[in-house]
Amino acid sequence: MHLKSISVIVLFLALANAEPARFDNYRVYTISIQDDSQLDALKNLQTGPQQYEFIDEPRKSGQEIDLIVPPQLQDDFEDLVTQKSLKVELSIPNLQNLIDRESPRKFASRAAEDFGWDDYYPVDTIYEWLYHLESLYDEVTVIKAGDSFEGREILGVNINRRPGVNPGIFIESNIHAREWITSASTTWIINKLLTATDAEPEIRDLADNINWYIFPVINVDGYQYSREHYRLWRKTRSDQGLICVGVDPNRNWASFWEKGGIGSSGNMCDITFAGPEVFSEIETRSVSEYVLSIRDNLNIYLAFHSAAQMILMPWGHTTDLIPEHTEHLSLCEAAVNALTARHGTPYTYGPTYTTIYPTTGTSSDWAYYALGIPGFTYEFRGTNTATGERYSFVAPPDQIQPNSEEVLDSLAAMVGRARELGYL
Ligand code: 0X9
Ligand code: ZN
Repeated sequence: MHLKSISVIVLFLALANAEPARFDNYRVYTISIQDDSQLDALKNLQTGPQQYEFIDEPRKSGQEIDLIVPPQLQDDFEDLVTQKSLKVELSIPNLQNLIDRESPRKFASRAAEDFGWDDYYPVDTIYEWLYHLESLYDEVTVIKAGDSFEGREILGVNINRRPGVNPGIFIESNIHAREWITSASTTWIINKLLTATDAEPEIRDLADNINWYIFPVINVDGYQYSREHYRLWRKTRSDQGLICVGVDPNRNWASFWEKGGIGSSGNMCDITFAGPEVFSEIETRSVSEYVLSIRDNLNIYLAFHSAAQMILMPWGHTTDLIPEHTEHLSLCEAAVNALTARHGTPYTYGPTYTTIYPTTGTSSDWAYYALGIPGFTYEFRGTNTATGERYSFVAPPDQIQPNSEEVLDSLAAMVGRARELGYL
């Protein structure tokens, strides 16, 4: 039989199998794209399961991207590196080792009273814990933004100790399925807000004086798929054509939405597919409608991603600066300084287009565009600050706490600066 048909069958069996796909000896390389010929060569790589897989899609020269190389393509990759004089660094020597370290209790589910941060939990366990909080704390209400394509609920919490008085901050997390540290850190932050004592005045202040709307997992279907079948899954789980699944939920919002072009892909199979139309995904549509329904209460919108260690602000689709550039940049600056002060984790910040890469149809740009409020995207740590070990989005659970601590410190600083500037 032809080699290609064999690999298609193997792939089919692998996907039909209940066991999660394995990534033994898959390597992750960080590549600095230096010119257009390198860019074109990378764009032309065949991608997909058992093939090359981009963690970041190559969009422009000057960009740094992570590429996953399966063992059977290692020689092919080395030829490409020589041929194109690619500047590469081996970031992750064996992806499966990281995946094994990530889930010590292997897809644990736990009673809500024992919920913790030394593992990553299924969405149902996270939801039981949210309801548990509602039963414990008067200021907590479980809120629902809608249902997912596969019929799961998209749940969050509203934490408000002074209803009708506090200014509001919206937190959207884990819209990209594989970025698990975002939801784990979000639940850590929820817990810290609720349990902070007088000995932690900055956190107490956040808990007492902000009206929080926090959704730990927006992309519930994708998150579960990433846990149960394919760790690298990023998109939603809607059907696209006959063979492709999912839309990039952070390219699907009504903010300079474009199918293809500089900031997204028009190809259904790509990881940055913008969708057949704007808000084609029930998840982005319902979360955006929910946000609009509470818009009068909202002063700042935050989207939590991993793992580029950045805070990003508008715009993603152009290098033009927003009129409030200086003010919003100073919110980023205050947040990053406080974040780095905690554990030394280096972050960069600035407008999306120039700081990470061009994007269209993202949620935080939409919040700024549609609501007129500051909208930021956090890219959490992808490297262990203490050891320098790189994880990308496959971070061992011991990263959850330090990541959450530095992010919460940054939120306190951002809130402080936002008050000075009159945003809160
Ligand atoms: O590509 C993305 O959607 C984000 N990076 S990630 O590696 N987490 O996928 C960055 C998006 C930043 N763009 C805006 N929020 N405007
Ligand atoms: Zn992301």
